[in-house]
Amino acid sequence: MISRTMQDALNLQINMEQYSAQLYLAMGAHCDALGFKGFAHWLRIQAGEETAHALKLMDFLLDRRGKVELGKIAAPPQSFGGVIQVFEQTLLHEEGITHKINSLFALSRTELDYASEIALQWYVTEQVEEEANVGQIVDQLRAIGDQGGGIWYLDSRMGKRTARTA
Ligand code: OFO
Repeated sequence: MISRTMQDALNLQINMEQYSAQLYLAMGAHCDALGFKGFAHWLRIQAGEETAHALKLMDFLLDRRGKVELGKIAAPPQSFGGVIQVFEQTLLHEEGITHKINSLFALSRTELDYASEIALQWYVTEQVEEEANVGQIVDQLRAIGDQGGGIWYLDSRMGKRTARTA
């Protein structure tokens, strides 16, 4: 059975993953309103991945006979600026999530909770990928700027993102 300390920390992370989904849905709607259907599509798929991250943690807690305690999900901002700002904010958000995952990982070690440590390894690896993907988009957006044909080309490429199956 999982400790109360670890359970509380994992429940907070579930809430954070759900907030990430909310944030990316809001950002996607914002991009859509700006006419960027491809960026909107990419962000909507990202929101789905965040929900999957929350569910994976919930299943882990349940397997450990822990209690899932879902809390209120904070409202995301209503405005994000241009597309470059949207992805700069996405990168900042993911860096914050990485920090939270690292803290959880450290907690699992102080709690001598090896099962949580192993489960959290997946999230540590995932955050490397999240930051790399979003960082690349930010670099590309900064290089092409938010005017002209380049951003529409990138928008059409972003629209080709498919949901991960596992
Ligand atoms: Fe769940 O990785 Fe992004 O936030």
